[in-house]
Amino acid sequence: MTHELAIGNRSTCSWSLRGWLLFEKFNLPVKIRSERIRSDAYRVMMADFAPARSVPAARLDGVVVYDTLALAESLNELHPEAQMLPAAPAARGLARSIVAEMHSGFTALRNDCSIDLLRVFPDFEPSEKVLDDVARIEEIWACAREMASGVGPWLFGEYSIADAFYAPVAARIASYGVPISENAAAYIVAHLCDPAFRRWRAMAAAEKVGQSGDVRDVLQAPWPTPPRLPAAPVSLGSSENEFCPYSGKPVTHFMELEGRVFGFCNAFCRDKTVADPEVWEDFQKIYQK
Ligand SMILES: N[C@@H](CCC(=O)N[C@@H](CS)C(=O)NCC(=O)O)C(=O)O
Repeated sequence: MTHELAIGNRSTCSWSLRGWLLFEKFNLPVKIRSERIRSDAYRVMMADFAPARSVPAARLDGVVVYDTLALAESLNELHPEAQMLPAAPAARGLARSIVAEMHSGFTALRNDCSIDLLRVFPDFEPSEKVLDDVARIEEIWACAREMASGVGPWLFGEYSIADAFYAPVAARIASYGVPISENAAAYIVAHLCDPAFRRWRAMAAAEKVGQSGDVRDVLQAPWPTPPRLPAAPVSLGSSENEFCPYSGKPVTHFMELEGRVFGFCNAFCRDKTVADPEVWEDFQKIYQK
């Protein structure tokens, strides 16, 4: 059965990002429902996930589960084949512990460095409490890396639930420029370069721009990510492709990239592709042809 996931604003809801990564990184089938927090449409969506009052909220095989910790444990139980936690008992114990520590802690970092995936804050001066939080984060990341198996860049080698929980933490440290060790910086870069994280951020940009305007305007901040391909929205066009690479519907919205014009069936799909053309597999299939 396909699961359902309700999420909020992509640029500012770190919990929604965690919930979404749990599905996206482990290839778990899911239908996403996304609304702006506190809008009328959000209230209607949430009524469907009662008694949940926060996002992410999910329906897993027909059962409502909310709160990222409950979601992670439920998905791990339903999908043992996805290997969402490290196999070795000691590493698995530490993974669960640091997930719980993140879920209930690091309040100074969370309060002082509100997440906004579309902005950077070069003049931010961290308080002692923020520096303490970051020192503790570095300590537990280093413990995890000591237990890591395999060659992956993630906390325990392969991507695990723990990485989904620390992805927004990595984004906060990067966008606020909090000083950090070389090893921790390498782990942060792994998140920022991760195609799934980049897809989320591209959707955050598309969501922010809405149905009109230019998605490139919301991407002007020098976010510390790899340079993106120079795509641009174009208002009218006759595209190489007749049908949207995502939905298969006839194209209505256009994008130019390296002198070629591609079409999509709505502004959101066009804009998320303009924001980061490289990370969309279905688009890449027509682009690479
Ligand atoms: N402990 C929850 C926290 C979730 C949370 O606070 N979500 C925020 C959005 S990022 C929310 O739903 N806020 C609802 C509101 O402000 O009305 C979890 O782990 O999922």
